[in-house]
Parts: sequence; structure tokens; C-alpha cells
Amino acid sequence: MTRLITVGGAQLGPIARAESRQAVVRRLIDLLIQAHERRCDLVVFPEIALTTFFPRWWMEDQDEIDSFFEREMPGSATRPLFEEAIRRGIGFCLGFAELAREDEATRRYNSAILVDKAGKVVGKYRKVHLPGHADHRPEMPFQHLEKRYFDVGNLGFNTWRTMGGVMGMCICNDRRWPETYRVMGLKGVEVVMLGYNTPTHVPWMPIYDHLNDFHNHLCMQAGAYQNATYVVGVAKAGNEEGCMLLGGSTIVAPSGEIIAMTTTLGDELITARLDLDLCAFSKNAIFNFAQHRRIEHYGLIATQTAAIAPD
Ligand code: CDV
Repeated sequence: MTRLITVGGAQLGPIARAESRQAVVRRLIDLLIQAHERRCDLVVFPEIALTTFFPRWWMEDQDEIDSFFEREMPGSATRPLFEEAIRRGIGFCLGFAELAREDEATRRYNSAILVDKAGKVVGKYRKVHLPGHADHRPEMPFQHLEKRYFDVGNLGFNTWRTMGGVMGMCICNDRRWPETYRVMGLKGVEVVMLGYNTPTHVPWMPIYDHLNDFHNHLCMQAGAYQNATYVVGVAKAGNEEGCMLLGGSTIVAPSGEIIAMTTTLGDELITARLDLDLCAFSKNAIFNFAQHRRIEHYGLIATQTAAIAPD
């Protein structure tokens, strides 16, 4: 039996700093309705999809910082999205800034949730690879303060058996790290969902600015191919408060081929029909980890020792 699911990537154009949660949620609902009309089982929204990408600004007032975070999911602003999704029987993956109480401490994460067709939160991921800096760098055209505003994610890279497949999540910078996909690959992932906010000019590595599109697709295509999984990578794109963000939202097949890609820098839905049995084929044909992966022969210990104590 062929296992087919239809997935949507719901790219967002810029979100203004002054735009209300309610207005953003209306945009998400519009995209969700389009996804339903195109028979999607599941739709993926970007990283921090409910507000502007606020780590762009140095802020000291904790109340102001916390105004960008969600304390519950769904909360009053996001409930209409959940309700519309339940009405239409469509699942979704949503990135947002999460304020959590853990061990009597307040923690802040860059998170994503996976919601099934009945509106139940079935999975949560908290971003592990936080890029940027924690100090104020006024000489830069904008800040990238993820290291100041977020704690490192503490949930690992998991997979969930839901909506007909084995689903996994990561967020933005995580997509550049092979470990992200490999850990989920070892857990049998078939669809990796991720959102990103990637400036076209990265102030601390300008020599790569012209390669931004290439690196975006390179890492997702490699991750998909080397772990026999689909990857759905979805941007917040366009000129957001003077910062140009990459588009190029993409659905990648287990072969590493791009099978859908956005063509604008605005709100735009891409869809693809995924044959999840293709993952099983690749997992058996070449990337059969149990049969062929030989971690004990990789020289890992020796390499680490050399890196710590060079000649
Ligand atoms: N939001 C991100 O994680 N952005 C990074 C940029 C800053 C390099 C990214 O990897 O796309």
C-alpha cells in the first residue's frame, strides 16, 4: 500500500513590529484555508510565525521582551487558528517564542509545535542551535540576539508517529547541522518540518551573503538525501523592518531533489504530494543505518583528541 500525504509550506511575507497577533493569525488562517482547498493533510508555518523577528532589536525592558512570547498554546490570539484547523481537519506545525515555567524558573525558548487534525498538540521542539550573540553590537545594521533572549532547547530532536507518517521538527539554524537530521534519521523520520528567518546579509559573515540561497538549499537537500526523508523548509521572507529575509521555501524529496519552491517574498503556499514509501525505499536501498553505518570505525575519539590537543 502506498502511503501518500499532501503537505503545504506556508511562507509568510514580513511581519511589522506593530502588527497585532490577531492580524498575523488572520494571515495564517488564510494560508491554512488555501492549504485545505489544495487538499493538504498538514501545513508548515515559519519560525517565530506570530510576530516580527524580535531578536533583531536590543531590548532591556523584560516586559517588552516578554510581549513577544506565548505563555500558552493555544492562547486567546492563536485559538482561532486551532479552531479553523479542527473545522477543516488539517494538521499544522507552528513556530513561536515560548515562555515556560520549569522547576519554578521562567525559561524562554524558540519553539515549534506539531498539531494533529483534531487540534491536539502532539509534539514540541525547542531550538538547540541558537545563532548570533548575547551582547549589544550597535555597529551592526541590526542585531541577532537569539543567545540573549532564548535558552538552549532541552527536548532533543524527536520524531512523532502521527498523520500517517513519522514526523520531526527543527528550527532555522538547526537545518545547517548534519546532527539535526541524523538524530531524527536514526529515529526513522520521514518528514522534517522547519521554519526559518534568514537575513540575506548576515553581519558577522558577509563573505557568504551571495551564497545564502545556495547554503539554504544545500543543507536541506543534503539532510533529506542522507537521511532518506522529506524536508519542508518554510521562510519568513521579504523586507521586515529594513532587514531583508530570504525566501526560497522548499519541499525536498528523499532523493535530495526540490519538488516545490516559492517564487515570491510574500505570503505564499506551496504544496506537494509525498509518497512516504519512498523514504522506506531509500532507508533500505542505501541509508540502511543498521546494516552499513559503522560508527566504531569513524575515528571519532582520535579526531576529538586531536582537536583538543593540536601539535
Ligand atoms: N533565525 C536563524 O537561525 N537565522 C540564522 C542566520 C542568522 C544565519 C540561520 O541559520 O538562518
